[in-house]
Amino acid sequence: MSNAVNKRPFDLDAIRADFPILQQQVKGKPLVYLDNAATTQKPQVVIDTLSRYYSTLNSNVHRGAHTLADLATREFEGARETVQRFLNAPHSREIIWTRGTTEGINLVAQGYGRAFLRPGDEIIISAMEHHSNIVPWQLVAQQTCANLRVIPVTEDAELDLDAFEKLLSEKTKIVSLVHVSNALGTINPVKHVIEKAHAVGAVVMLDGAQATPHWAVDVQDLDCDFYAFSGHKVFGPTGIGALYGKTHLLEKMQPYQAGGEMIERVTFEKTTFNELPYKFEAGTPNIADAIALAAAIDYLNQFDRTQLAQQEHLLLQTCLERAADMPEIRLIGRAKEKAGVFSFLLQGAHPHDVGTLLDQQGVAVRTGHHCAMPVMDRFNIPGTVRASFAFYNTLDEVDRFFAALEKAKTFLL
Ligand code: 7TS
Repeated sequence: MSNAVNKRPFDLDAIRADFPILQQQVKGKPLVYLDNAATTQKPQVVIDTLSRYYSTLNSNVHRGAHTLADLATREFEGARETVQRFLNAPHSREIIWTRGTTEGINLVAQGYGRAFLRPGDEIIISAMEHHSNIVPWQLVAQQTCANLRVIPVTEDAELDLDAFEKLLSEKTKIVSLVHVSNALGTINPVKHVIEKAHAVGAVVMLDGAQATPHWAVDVQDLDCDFYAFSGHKVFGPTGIGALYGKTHLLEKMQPYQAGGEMIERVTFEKTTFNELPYKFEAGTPNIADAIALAAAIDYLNQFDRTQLAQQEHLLLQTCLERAADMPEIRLIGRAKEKAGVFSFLLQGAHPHDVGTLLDQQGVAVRTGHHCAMPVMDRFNIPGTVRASFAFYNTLDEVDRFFAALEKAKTFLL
């Protein structure tokens, strides 16, 4: 999809200049922001889009009342089409605005799972899920008397595919899997999983929170049934995200929330629902953030995204090489296919202490269980220190991160 012709060159200084927050000092040191899996920073164009929306366009959408309402509606629906192209979805009606990945998964769990799961049916997830791809399925399993099955994770932090195949049966109705693990960086072989799941008649939901920031996802090529992602992890605002779903599934699903916008006709006896995608968008939507998310996607699309991914790969490889020379580092997540997540323990030191000492030196990482407690249980650890990369990170920042780590070591070990 990305085509190197007519793309903006990969010039790291120019790219960094687009992100005002990266110019900051923290604790008197230039900020080294390595917490991109938690949230990514925003280019100026996203910030400006929010300001432009509220300064010149702000109106409620789909009400056709006046000029501004028409303009806002046009931009809002144009943003939906931008997301459609971002995921290569066949139709814009298959893109539902959400607050983020979490809401997308809950929408499918309640709108599809609750409507169609029967007692004894099975939902398969994996042992490397974020809590947002565990708890919604536990809830719907309780509500429907369905059972949750879990694909184990190997010592190398990969899915145990043999075990997955053994779990599959005619009872399997839903497989919900993380595309890229936030705690381990593992890139899962989702196409293979989808093929196997479809062969037993199950639908497949993918949690794309950590895949969409790194490469161009193509839902038609994957043939997944549902795909959720978060705007704030793809350089857009918080509070907005999208869910892709195949039309024939969305058509038969129950609305997730009810209220204005999602109805066709309401009487006290009976309500009929609006057409897709509005059936799933009760209430006034997050108009400004949807439009600014489209600006973030347009920003990414200026580049050949494979070049952005190469930069992240270079940073990860450099970390892995540096770590190999430090016997105190225990790497968590040795999958062969890995995104820009470097999760580790400094032997003998608690991850929070390492994080605090890094923060004092201007290096922002995340520490703890990363909302994936079962992953920590799998490796019998309390948590990890996680450095996660975006394309705007530099080799110099990796150097400063390791220098800060060396200094932390002198305090802690
Ligand atoms: N799934 C994965 C794989 C994630 O990494 C996250 C957020 C979510 C779902 C939830 O996304 P949300 O936007 O709906 O909150 N992950 C992280 C993280 O790794 N650190 O902070 C948030």
